Amino acid sequence: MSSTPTPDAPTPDALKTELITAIGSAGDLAALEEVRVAALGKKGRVTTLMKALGQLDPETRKARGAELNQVKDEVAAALEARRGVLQDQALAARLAAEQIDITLPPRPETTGRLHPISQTIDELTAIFAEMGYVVAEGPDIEGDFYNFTALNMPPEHPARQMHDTFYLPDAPDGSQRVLRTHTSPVQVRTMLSQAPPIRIIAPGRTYRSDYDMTHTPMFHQVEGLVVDETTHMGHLKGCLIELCRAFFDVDDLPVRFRPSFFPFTEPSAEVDIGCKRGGGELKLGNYGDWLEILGCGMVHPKVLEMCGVDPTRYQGFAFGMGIERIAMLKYGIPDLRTFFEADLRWLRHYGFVPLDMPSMAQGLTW
Ligand code: 2NM
Repeated sequence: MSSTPTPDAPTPDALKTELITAIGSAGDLAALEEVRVAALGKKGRVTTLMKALGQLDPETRKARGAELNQVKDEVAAALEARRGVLQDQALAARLAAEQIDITLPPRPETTGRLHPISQTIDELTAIFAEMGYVVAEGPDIEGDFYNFTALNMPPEHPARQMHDTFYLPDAPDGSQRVLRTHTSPVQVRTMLSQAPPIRIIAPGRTYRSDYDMTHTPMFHQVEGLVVDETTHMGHLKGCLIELCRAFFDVDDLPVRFRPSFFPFTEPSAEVDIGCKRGGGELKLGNYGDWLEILGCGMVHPKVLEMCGVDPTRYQGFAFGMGIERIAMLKYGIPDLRTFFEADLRWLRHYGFVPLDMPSMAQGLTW
């Protein structure tokens, strides 16, 4: 027995055709949802027809119920298929609209600035890269061995007291941990893990418990290390003279080496550059006065040995300098503590345009 159509209730088959046509012409996900609600929602056309089944005689109800169930299933399947198509279209449209051309040049209106510490590290990296050095890094939290013992400062060595070390709770194995007081442990780790020739610089954060006009508990260093079979003090001098002249951009800048002492180098020296002082001003050049800017020396044979390098076959030189200090000198920044105040007005004044990476070919600063 077939169902009896009425004017406002099309046959299930006609209803199905109508709904599937509507689904096919839904232009977006919102329109499709409207079609779904109008068909299968609580007051939807299919739902209403199903609710009306109860008023039919059992036999008619069974046949019509089966028909309506099939309509419902097919409409649901068509909705699902159409939803997939529309979702794909929406994603494709969004991807097209939000496309980024990664070949475009950087935006010149960029307002962020690089901190002078970052800029100075980038400059030093460019100078040393030209000379064949690579950048090495290590952890800020160090073991006592790497920060002190391997550098010829055994426990109770007086030089340890001069470092104002921040001590941390012991490691699980009971060994002493510290915040590194210099970046030398990076050199130690490098010597222990790779064979010469070695030519590295180690820029990074260092920590000492000291705070006044000229000291902050966190500051930055760049240290360097060269180890090879024939490395000698002439190489050290040539390299550091070149560094000073390139960094301060003064071709004939006087550079002098003064005997000094460090536990980890022998002989040791401090390096001064020519300057003049007066009226609160400081000018670099050949003016007779001197300013100390870095420490250096030939790596102590005991240090080489503790770092797994044969001191009868290899020699090395090393050096270290404070970044804040040379950045203040080069860029005329008068107060050390302002480096760490995170003051945006200061950063806009003393900061550098990003992406203009320093290189020896383009000049260190733009
Ligand atoms: C300095 C001065 C002189 C130095 C020595 C070493 C190592 F690991 F090779 F022994 N690293 N850095 C060194 C030598 C550092 O800073 C003022």
